[in-house]
Formats: sequence, C-alpha cells, structure tokens
Amino acid sequence: MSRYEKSAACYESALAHIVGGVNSPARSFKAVGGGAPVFMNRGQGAYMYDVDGNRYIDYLAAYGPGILGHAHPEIVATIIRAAQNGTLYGTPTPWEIELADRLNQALPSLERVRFVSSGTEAVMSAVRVARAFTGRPKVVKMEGCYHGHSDFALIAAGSGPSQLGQPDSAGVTESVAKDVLTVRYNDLGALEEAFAAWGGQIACVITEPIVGNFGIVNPAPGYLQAVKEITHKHGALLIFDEVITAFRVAYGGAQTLLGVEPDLTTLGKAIGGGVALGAYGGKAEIMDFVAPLGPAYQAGTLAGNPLSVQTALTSLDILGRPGTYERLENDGAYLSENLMAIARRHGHTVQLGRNGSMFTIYFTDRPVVNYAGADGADKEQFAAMFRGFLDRGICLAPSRFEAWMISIQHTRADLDETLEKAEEVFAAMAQR
Ligand code: KE4
Repeated sequence: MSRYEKSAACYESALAHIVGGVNSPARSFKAVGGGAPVFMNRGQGAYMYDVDGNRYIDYLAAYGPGILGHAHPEIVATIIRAAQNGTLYGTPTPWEIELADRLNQALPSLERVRFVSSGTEAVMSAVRVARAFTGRPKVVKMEGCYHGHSDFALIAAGSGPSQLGQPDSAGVTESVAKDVLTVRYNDLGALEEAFAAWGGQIACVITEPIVGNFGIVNPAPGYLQAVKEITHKHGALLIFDEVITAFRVAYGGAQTLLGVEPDLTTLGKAIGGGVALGAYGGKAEIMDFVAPLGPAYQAGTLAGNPLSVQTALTSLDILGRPGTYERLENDGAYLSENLMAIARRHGHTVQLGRNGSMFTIYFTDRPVVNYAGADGADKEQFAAMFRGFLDRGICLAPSRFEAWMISIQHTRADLDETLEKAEEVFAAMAQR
C-alpha cells in the first residue's frame, strides 16, 4: 500500500464537487510536480496526521495562523466556552472592545479598527478607505507581494514602474487594472518613478513590510522609512499588510520591530489563533471615513463574531507571555542555520531569507532581495526538497514562495529530528 493511498482516494472523491479538489489553489501540489495533495485529518501540537496515519512535523502552519501549534489546550477551552454561549449574535459584544483595545496596545498606530473575516477582506477594505480618504483612484503595490484575492490585488506588473497594470486573473477587468501600479520591492527609484508619473492620482502604497509571499525577504535598511516619506510627500497613504507579520515577527508586528508606522494596517492569520479573523485599522481621522461615521462602506455578517474574537483574545494572551518571541527567534535561527549548513555540505547552492520563526531556503547563488530574485531560484530543486521532506514526515508549504514556520509547540527534539531527516533529503537530492 502506498504511503499516500488514502489521500489519493480522497483527492479523487474531492474532485467530484470541489474545484481542483482543494478550497484554495495554494493547497494543490501543482507547483511541486502535481498529483494528489496530502489530506490531513488531525493536528496536535507541532504535528499533523494524514488520512493514511502518517505523522508530520508541521512547518506549513496553515500559511501563518499556526503560530500556537495545533489544538493548543487554552485555545480549545476558549472555543468550547465561547460555543456554549452561542457563536454569533449579529450585535456588538464586549469582547470586540477588549480586542480592539489589545490591538491598539500592541500596535499604537491602530487608533481605530474594524474586524473582518479574512486577510483579503481586511486589505480590500483598507484600500477602499484610502481611496475614500484621499479621493484618488490609484494604488501602488510591490511586485510579488500578495494581498489576498480581491480584484485590485490580482494585477500583474506593467512593463515598468510607471506602466499601469494588467489583470493577473480571468474575471479581473482592464478598468480595475488601470488603477494599479506595481513597483519592485526594495527599489526606491521605481517608487519615485511611479509617483513622478501618477503622483496626484495615487491613493496609497501597500506593501508587506517584511515580505512573506515570495519567500521571506527583509526590507533594506531605511527602505520602509523612505517609502513612507515618498508616499507622504505626494499626499498618499501608506498601508502595511501585516497579515503574515503581525504577532509573527514580533507581538507588535513589523511596524514595531522596525520602527516605521503606517497610516493603515491589515491583519489576519496569527491574530485569530486558528479561527477566521481579519482586521484593518489605523489613524482615527482616516478610519472615521468608514460607515456608519463616514462615506466608505464596509460590513460583514461574521465581522467581530464572539467565537473568533474570544479565540483571538486567548491567542494574544498566549503570545504576549514573556519569552515567546525570543524562543521563536532562537528556534528560527537554530533550524534555518543548520538546514543551510547541511544543504551546503551536500553541495547545494542555497540562500536563506529569514525573519524570526519564518524562513525560506532558495536554490540560487545570490541573495534574494526582490521578486525577480525569488523567481529565479530553482523550482525543481525546491520540489525535490518538498517531496523529500514530505516522504519523511516533515510538512512544508507546497510552494517555493512560501516559508517554513515554527510554532511555540515545536520542541528542540522536533527541530533535531527535522535536521536528521534533512541529511537524508539533501543527500538524496545530490544523487539526482
Ligand atoms: P486570506 O484572505 O487568505 O486570509 O489573506 C490574504 C492575504 C493577505 N495578505 C497577505 C500578506 C497574505 O499572505 C495573505 C494570504 N496568504 C496566503 C499564503 N501566503 C494564503 C494561502 C492561501 O491563499 O491559501
């Protein structure tokens, strides 16, 4: 019986009524050679278990939310308690007040906040508010950054920084694309060029402050401060998409870690502790443009729901404990540096992008500072590494543009087991 026999059967069944057999294209194995993805049916601590009964040390972390590991006992207790009082009222609740205050304490730039149900909704809403506040239509985004699947976010780069975008998905119209400019990350000249061409029409610049969507790429020293200055010089707003980085790289996110405050911030993933929650917010004078106070509409049936908000409060309780981020930093450094040493010892040419407990190994000979660098890394080598680890019970994201992510439930023994398996994986790859 093959290791993945039941996953393969699940996949065939899933194809009957679920598009591509998956509820998010990121979960398909298209980027790693295709075939049936692995179907999991249990998560416990640092581990996941597939329908064939195989155990995996989990570095996928559900693409970020998994910072607490699976079935954390305090999270489970909160969800049970919340459910016993009803999961959704359609009215305001006291827990939303507490969470909004906690987010403001963690990220002081969040003077006003709105809760939504996903990162996509957070970003879509923040961009609408920026357009409403400035009265301008255009948005500047960074090539390769991902901001969810609302129309404006699915725009491919134009031929240059001042060239208007092209739809990057069927169903996104040219009229949407003409209001999106894409510039290279870590390239201030490109940003200046975009403003020189369209300055008076640009509502906002949105960026992942520390990139997580073409692997982990840090901003060059001074880059984010300079982006903020250029943006403000032209009367536009700066949006930090911290859906990955908030409460992952630091309790206060990248803006606290790096000391650069945006006008608006979007949040998701880790704040929810594994349930559906997003948020956006920023300066009061901007956010008060949102209905019912202002003319920018945003709403949601599940927005701020008691189940998600109480779970988020417990998630922040846990993450706010002393030593959490020192441990995540130490584990990230320990695992990534040893993985790189093992890969190099087996003759592989690799680069590392890392911030705290999340990192990416690129098969390329030069440091990665932008999307082009990440896209130039060897995809076959990544696929071989992904499969090699998967077959040995180590679960990574099936994409070279994602990251290894460590949780607070991973032990040093888990990391050492991973390194033992890495010796086999990188040796086998060298024999190919
Ligand atoms: P969601 O709508 O998936 O909750 O969030 C969209 C989003 C917004 N901003 C950033 C920086 C993000 O990384 C994301 C979502 N991330 C991807 C993977 N990096 C989610 C995986 C998926 O789509 O299944």
